Amino acid sequence: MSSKPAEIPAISVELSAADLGDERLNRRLGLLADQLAERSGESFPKALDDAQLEAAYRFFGNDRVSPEAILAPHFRQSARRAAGYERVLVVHDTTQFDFPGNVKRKGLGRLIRAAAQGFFGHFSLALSADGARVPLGLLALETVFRLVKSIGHKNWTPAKSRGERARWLNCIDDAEAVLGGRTKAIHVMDREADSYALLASLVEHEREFVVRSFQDRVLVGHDEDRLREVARAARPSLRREVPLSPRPRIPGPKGERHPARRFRLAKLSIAAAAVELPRTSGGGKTESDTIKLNIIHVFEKKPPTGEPAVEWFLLTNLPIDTPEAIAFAVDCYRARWVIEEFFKALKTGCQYESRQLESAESLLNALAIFAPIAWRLLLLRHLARSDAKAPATAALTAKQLQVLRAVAKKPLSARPTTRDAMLAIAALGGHLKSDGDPGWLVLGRGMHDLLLLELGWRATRTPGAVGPACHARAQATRDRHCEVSDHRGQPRPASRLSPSVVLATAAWLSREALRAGSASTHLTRVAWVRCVPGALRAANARRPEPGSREHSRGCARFRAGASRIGSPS
Ligand SMILES: [Mn+2]
Repeated sequence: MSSKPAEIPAISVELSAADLGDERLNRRLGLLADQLAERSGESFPKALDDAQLEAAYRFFGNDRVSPEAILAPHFRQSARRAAGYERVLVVHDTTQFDFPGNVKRKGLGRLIRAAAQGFFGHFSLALSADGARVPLGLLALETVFRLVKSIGHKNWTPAKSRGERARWLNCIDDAEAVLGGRTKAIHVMDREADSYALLASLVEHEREFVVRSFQDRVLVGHDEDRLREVARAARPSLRREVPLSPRPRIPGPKGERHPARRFRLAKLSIAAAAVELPRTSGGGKTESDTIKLNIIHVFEKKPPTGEPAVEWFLLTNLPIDTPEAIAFAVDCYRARWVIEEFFKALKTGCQYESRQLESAESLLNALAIFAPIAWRLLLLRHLARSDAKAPATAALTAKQLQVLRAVAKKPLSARPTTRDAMLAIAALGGHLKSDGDPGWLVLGRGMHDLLLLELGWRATRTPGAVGPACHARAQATRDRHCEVSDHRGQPRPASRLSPSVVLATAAWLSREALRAGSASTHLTRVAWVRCVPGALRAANARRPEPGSREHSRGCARFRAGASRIGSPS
């Protein structure tokens, strides 16, 4: 299968074909998109100067600006990138955007939590199907606003869902339309998409799919056995060891479906069988009476004590005639986690839910810009992760690298890689090589030290003024605040956080963002260094109050840093 070298376009280039019906608006879009991409994690007032800020608010609120017009060129570019591959995965999923605060914003709808306001975004993300899972971009987006009285969970029926379910098929159609038959798509969806109407439509249009099964369905040709029994009775045709990422405890019904777990290598058995499903009452009248497809049963025979066993049932029309074919279908489904990472890039990396915009229209226009920015973050991280040999300059500034070289416990090579730099930073934080790969804490500590040492280095540029230079910096930056979210995702003013907490929070957030599906932990750490520059900047900007214990400790560190480095030329 072909694989094209990944390109990272500037967002203004990605969106350059957008037509908002006015040349000045088109130009404004490009400028604004690049400004926001550059500082995606910061609030509008911090990312933009006063004139830019006013222009941005005017742009988002402009009647001629629409999310469809902004996104159309991105969808086309994604399809163009996809055309470089024989087959792509199109992962579809929905996320909830919750805009906190007491101010009622115009046009927002209800969410799962009663008091919340916001909307749902349903996205279709293209990935290469060659195993590398290169994020190729979005192909479709549909938003859902629940504007009328909520349907109680108990009273919910497909008929009462007000057509929300249609988003799955709408976006499949949109994605296929923009792909234009130039590349074959395999649609990947979670349990929410398990409906007869959807499966029948996919089968009828000969569209390939892997959907996680939700309902234990009745089968044609089986009087008593349902889908799961038949799948469980199939003989396993392959076994595989799969790393399972750790998962924190999630409160509520979602947490019951996804219990907390520790990292483990699970030994999975995989079996497959052909089945025929009869039309269910929920299925529309237009679909055929039965559909033929395959069920794949993925299960863990012997989970560790206390851990629930892994068990998935996957519905697919991909072939299951060889162990390789079955493994391919399972891998298609395993790629689904990438869209969860995309949601995190949008929410954590772009702080989309913290955006202070007053109306649904403005928020949707902002979403149309941040969605491609979030895809770009995903792509950047993908490259950092897939290329451990990337030069360290990709992760650190030249100055930081110079400081690191001066203080590294072991000499750095002439052209260090991101991994070399990471190990040197971890060593600063007290990591011993015999301990294996460094953990988050030790790496966070090392990065903290490196930033302080960098300040010390700068201080020595003003001869004899280490102390005053530190004070001056503390004064100048004291009133700046940075945005950090706590463990519930609520923004926290940094005035209430020490720099080390800012860093630890950044590390925690990015670890969360990088957690799922990562087999190679050291590479995710490299990605951390590379992909949260906003958080690092924030940590840099915030220094302790002069006179505080933290500050005097910091100053001792500055001086130590300065003396260790000496007087750089
Ligand atoms: Mn979902």
